[in-house]
Amino acid sequence: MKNAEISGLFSEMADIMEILGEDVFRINSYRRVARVIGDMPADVEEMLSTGKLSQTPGIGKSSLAKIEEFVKTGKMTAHQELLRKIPQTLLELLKIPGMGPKGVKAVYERLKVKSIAELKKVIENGKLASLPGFAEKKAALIAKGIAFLETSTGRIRVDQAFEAANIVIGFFKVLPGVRKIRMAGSLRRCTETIGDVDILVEAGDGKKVIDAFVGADFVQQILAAGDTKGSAIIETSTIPVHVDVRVVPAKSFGAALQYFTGSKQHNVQLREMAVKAKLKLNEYGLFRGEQMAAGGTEEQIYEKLGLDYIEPILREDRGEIEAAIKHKLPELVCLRDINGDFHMHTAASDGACEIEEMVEAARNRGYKFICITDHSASSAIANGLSPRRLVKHIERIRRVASRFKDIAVFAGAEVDILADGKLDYDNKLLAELDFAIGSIHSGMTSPREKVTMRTLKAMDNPYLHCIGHPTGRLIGEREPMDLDIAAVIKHAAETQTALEINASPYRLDLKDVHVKMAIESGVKLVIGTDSHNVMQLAYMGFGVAAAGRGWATKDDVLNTLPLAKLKSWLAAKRKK
Ligand code: DGT
Ligand code: CA
Ligand code: CA
Ligand code: ZN
Repeated sequence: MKNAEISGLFSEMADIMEILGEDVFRINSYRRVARVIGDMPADVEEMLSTGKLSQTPGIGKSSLAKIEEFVKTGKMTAHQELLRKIPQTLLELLKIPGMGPKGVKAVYERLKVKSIAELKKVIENGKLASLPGFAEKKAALIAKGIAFLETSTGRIRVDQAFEAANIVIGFFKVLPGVRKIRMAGSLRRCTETIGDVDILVEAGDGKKVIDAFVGADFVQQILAAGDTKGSAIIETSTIPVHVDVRVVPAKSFGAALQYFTGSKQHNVQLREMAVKAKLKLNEYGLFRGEQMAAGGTEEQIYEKLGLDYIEPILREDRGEIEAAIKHKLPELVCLRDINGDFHMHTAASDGACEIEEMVEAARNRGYKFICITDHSASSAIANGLSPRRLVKHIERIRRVASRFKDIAVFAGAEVDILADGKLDYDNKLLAELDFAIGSIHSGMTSPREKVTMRTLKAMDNPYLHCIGHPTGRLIGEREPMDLDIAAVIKHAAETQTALEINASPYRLDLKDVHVKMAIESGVKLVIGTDSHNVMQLAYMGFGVAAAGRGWATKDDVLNTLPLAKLKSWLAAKRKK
């Protein structure tokens, strides 16, 4: 179907004409054509050939001729002529959330801005904010819109997605008529990046809920608003986020939640199973003929398909369905199992808080232990500790630790793995520590052999307990090192070195599929939040989800050990 393409051409023509300040009447009629064709369920080409298109309200003679030209030749002369009247780069500006044709016209005419790069300049030098209609707040909004566009893949970090979801959920919680609210999509599955946020609402009057949603003050741009579905770009503290809201009735809520949680591949497998059992599965329910077999809850759906309930974080078509048939799904590690955190920084290196503050915050989370792991000397930009400073720091940690009876505070360090694979502190000093993480923070673009050799060699040091953020990736910012992950896992098993799941939403490193490989080789995992302030201790949830996505059970994760057992593991590691 060419509907979307043709609709797009008309709306682009309307945009260009608006930027050029052309006739409002024609602009509106083009917008109308775009909308009519975009919403049309039938194939526009077929409508044209049967003559029905000429009778469709909103499609005038001249529009009809343009559509006919496009269908026949693949070109639309009017569109091409309009394109020639403006700099090509101007159209990019329209993609910025918060920037419409009027805004583009204003910055083009009055500030000579022709591209995103030029727009960024006038935001920085304050010229945009001095333009009528572009007060400080609006300029800031557009800056966020640009940041949104520039997040390389258009996908956002999971913490950003959760913030957006919580804004919308908070709104629905107090909206009359809303009975149930759930996250769905990739956010519910806790994938490492999120395309858009999906929220499901149970309510009687869908239109009322959608109208309220798109009218909310956090909405920056409405993308669609129907009777049961609304899409909008909403404002958060970092970037604009695309949120889809769907309203469903109680009897289909479970089916819709299952369907819109995905993943698509998981759903395809489930649907095939249903077909084989002479059933039909869709977002309204599980049906045998006309009869509904399940739909109210997800549990019913999995049960009627002959499957054990599959946790959302496992729904990736990675063997979970076979395991559910055979009752062999793992009992996943969960946040309640976590007794402590292995990775955090204090003001001694590049953290924002004092040791005491970190301990208090961890205690409030109900932890039984934490490891203070500041940077070592060669991480100079992170204010890494020289051997002499580390000695003092260890003393300070021990003093603080002695004041807390109900939580153990271990003196640790995040020690740089140097270019030759040696550690940044000598073994005598490492022996003073309760816990040592080895991390690569430099030379990450070196060839595969080099970065792999450094990691393997570090594991040969008996004083090292764990490899921190093993691949070094920064989501959306830096590619992982070209590490031979299979070799690293094999050697971790041989040396009984733990591998970290760095829970920071910027890292999530190891990632889910590598977690699964590690577990299958019998490697133990350490979840560390890499907190640089007390708030970030909450990243633990992301780390636990990454572990679960890699099928980790309680036994695979050292954070779940009772204190006595953890102490013996830490000591035993050094005797190997
Ligand atoms: P994202 O937003 O790219 O991070 O990933 P998802 O998984 O949230 O994808 P999204 O938002 O496009 O759709 C939400 C869920 O809806 C998806 O996980 C499964 C379901 N879904 C969407 N389109 C289809 C489809 O064509 N077939 C099936 N079986 N399910 C679909
Ligand atoms: Ca989504
Ligand atoms: Ca979506
Ligand atoms: Zn680090």
